[in-house]
Amino acid sequence: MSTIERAEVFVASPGRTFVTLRITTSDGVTGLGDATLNGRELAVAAYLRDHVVPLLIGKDPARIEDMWQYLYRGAYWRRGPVTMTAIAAVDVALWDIKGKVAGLPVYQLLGGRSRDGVMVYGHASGADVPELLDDVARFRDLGYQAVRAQAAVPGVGTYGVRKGTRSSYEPASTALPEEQPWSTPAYLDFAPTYLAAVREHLGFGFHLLHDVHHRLTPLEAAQFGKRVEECRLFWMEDPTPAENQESFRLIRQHTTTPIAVGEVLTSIWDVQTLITEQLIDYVRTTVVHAGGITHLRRIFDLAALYQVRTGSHGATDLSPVTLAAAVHVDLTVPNFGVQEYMEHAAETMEVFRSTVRFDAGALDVADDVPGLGVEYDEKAAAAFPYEPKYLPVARRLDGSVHDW
Ligand code: GCO
Ligand code: MG
Repeated sequence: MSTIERAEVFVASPGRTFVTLRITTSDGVTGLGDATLNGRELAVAAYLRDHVVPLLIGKDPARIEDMWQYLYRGAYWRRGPVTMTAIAAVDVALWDIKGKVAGLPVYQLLGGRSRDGVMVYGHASGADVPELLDDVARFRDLGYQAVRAQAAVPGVGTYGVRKGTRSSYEPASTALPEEQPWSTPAYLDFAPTYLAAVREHLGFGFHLLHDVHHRLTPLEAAQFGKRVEECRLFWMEDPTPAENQESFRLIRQHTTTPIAVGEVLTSIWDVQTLITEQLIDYVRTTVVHAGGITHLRRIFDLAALYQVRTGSHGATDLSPVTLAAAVHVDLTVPNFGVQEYMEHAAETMEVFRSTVRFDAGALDVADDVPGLGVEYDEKAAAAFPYEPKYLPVARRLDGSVHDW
């Protein structure tokens, strides 16, 4: 029997920080898992190195489900981003190994293709409305069928607005988190007008998305959703924090704008009410933060029963390993909606050699590459030592902390 011989944790910052797990079997087969938790990376690296790697050595890499149960139930402490990201890294690495052993791409192990490619949405942004319109048009020219639109709120918000390179669109700071001002009334006045401007100038021939990024209360979200109904959004994302799943009932009663939730949620229990009461239209949990391919499929299957579709998080702080794993899952599930996609920085792609390809607004993987189709170049990674960075923090104009 082949066994797990080695498990290594790499932390590097090629463009931004990634934590990567590489498992090697006694037959010399390797598998990769992403373990990146933006701004809290070393917590997952330590969880893996100190508490998980010692448990893996000598185990059968083929028993993916059993390993998932062992790491989840065996820890006693349940859920949470650090634990679920660590479990995800092991799970994805084992799927990668299983594919390589079988000589098949992972999507084949998951049941085979349900579609020819995975529709993605890109991130358009602007410091003002004309800049946003140009950026949305640029994505359309690149072939995107779905575009997310964000513009800086005059005088306050810069969330979602790229500064220079794509990888740094969330201004991450080295010493302490950058503090950004926030005003909900200013956002509520402005955001509906730029979404309307996008439709007015560029029409309805593509899917338009918008990320509210947890900034509103349920009632404010209901007001916002109602105001933008004529823009026919594909979704409004994270209109309010989802710790209280029940609060989405209020939003739902007042607006038909579709709702997407899930990028910060880590388990099926965190989306259970949202799904079973049909309070959302898209579930955005990801491979990396929601326990790997094994657990994400469970979430997506539950969602399918309630006509909730998928829309996995895919910002550049999720590594190319996660993007590849997401594409394999997206290709197979019956209830696929859309996949978020931001091109990774060139430095990132020097370290992660990926076979995922973009064409005509969709991502796909090769049919003849076994496993996930991504390799980690350790030598290239050595040129990008770890640089600590934090996500920003939002403060209202009176100085109090707001959800970022
Ligand atoms: C998105 C997200 C990201 C997150 C980031 C946090 O929809 O892409 O909201 O922009 O803020 O991934 O680490
Ligand atoms: Mg988001």
